[in-house]
Amino acid sequence: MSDVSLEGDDLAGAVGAVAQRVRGLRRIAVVATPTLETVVAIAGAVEAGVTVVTINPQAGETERAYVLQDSAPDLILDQIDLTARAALPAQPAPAAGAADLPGGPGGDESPALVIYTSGTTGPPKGAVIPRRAIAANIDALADAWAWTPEDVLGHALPLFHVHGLVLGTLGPLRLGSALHHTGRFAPTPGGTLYFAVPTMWSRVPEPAAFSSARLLVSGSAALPVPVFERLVALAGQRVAERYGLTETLINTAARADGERRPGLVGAPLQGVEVRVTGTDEFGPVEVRGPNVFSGYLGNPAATAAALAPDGWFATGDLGLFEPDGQLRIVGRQNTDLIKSGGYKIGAGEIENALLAHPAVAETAVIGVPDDDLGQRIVAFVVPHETVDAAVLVDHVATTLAPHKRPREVRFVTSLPRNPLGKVQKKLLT
Ligand code: MLC
Ligand code: AMP
Repeated sequence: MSDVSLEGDDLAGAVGAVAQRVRGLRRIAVVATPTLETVVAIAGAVEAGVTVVTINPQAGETERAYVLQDSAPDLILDQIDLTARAALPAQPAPAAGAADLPGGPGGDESPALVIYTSGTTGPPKGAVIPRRAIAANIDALADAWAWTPEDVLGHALPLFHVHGLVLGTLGPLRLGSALHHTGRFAPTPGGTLYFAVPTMWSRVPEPAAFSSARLLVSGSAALPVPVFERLVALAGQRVAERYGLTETLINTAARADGERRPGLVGAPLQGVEVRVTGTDEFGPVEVRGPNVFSGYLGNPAATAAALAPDGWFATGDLGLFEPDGQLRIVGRQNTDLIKSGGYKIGAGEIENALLAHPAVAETAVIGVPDDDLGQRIVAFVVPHETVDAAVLVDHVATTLAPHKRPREVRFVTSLPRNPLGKVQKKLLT
């Protein structure tokens, strides 16, 4: 990443110029490279009240085409040149007409972002995040983490997902603190606050370099206890975990002024209700509050399946409350959702991509525990013909996205099936 920065009136000017250009449009797509251009483009659209659909800059043809067809933006911002603000290069948008966004045309319920997130089967769904959710969530996080304009936030997160975009970009813009996007995750001069996924925390080569920070935060996947302990031992820092989803933003967080215990993701944020249902020791986690999304773009059936009319959203996670009121996440209801490097990846989406390759007759994809990534994607493949594993890995990386590629392909002669023909993934090892 190039070493560029903007602040004060210059930043406001660049954002204002984008706002002026996009005002009046309904929805734009931004190819969210980890650059200042992306920050300015998204902030400009937010200022103008235009909905932003984020696109992974590494998305392959199939994934990118799907997202554009499903969201039907009026304009695609692939890159904007901050030095030539007058002209925003635009690609013609696809003609398809997507169903309207949930949420009204204006005000706090109006949709700010559409972020695509994987389901267990089929293509990803566009989660519609209203302005109200973003504002409420950032303010609740400011309360939990005592986040002020004096903070200098450091992170290296991708800008097309909630963690890097809502918390890591709109957070500093709303609260007035500095943001240093470090490209690769590393300490930054004057850094007081850091956000990262567990894989980034686990890879930190010299934890002592973070010892002067005020608060280290981990989220998007479970932080392994040994990683927490290593940062205590070598940086003198107890990492604050927080728990969220694309659909709900952040639900619970360990507080800056509270106890931070390994394996616990904190108590519900201000204004957020979290409940564990069922009668067992742990059960399904549900969430209600101003942080919850409006629904999936053009997909009322999927919305109704997850979001009850009384506002409770079923997260799909399993958890329990500790006696001190902090939540512990113990797993997921559906193992076809894989968390790898903090990215959520649906097994069905990978299976469909692999089945589209002529050498693949049958396939089943699972997530297996991995010290670095939390889980890694493993594809079991019954081939039609001889094919290199690397060819199939590249096929997924280039049609979907690199982070969705299997890290391992195991060729087998058949898949274990029950008498009804359903693949029994539990028997795959
Ligand atoms: C490797 N590469 C390939 C490839 N093999 N590219 C194409 N084809 C192939 N076959 C490239 C990659 O593009 C990448 O390039 C480089 O090799 C390394 O790839 P990788 O191994 O996939 O990356 P890795 O180093 O493992 O990434 C780890 C990581 C990443 C932690 C940096 O997983 C990450 O950024 N995670 C963040 C996910 C996140 O933000 N989740 C939040 C979701 S919101 P290059 O050039 O890029 O290096 C959410 C809600 C909440 O969950 O609670 O927050
Ligand atoms: P996504 O759909 O990418 O937003 O991912 C949301 C999922 O990430 C949640 O449903 C959880 O399974 C997981 N997750 C996020 N934060 C945490 C955390 N701190 N601990 C455990 N799991 C988490």
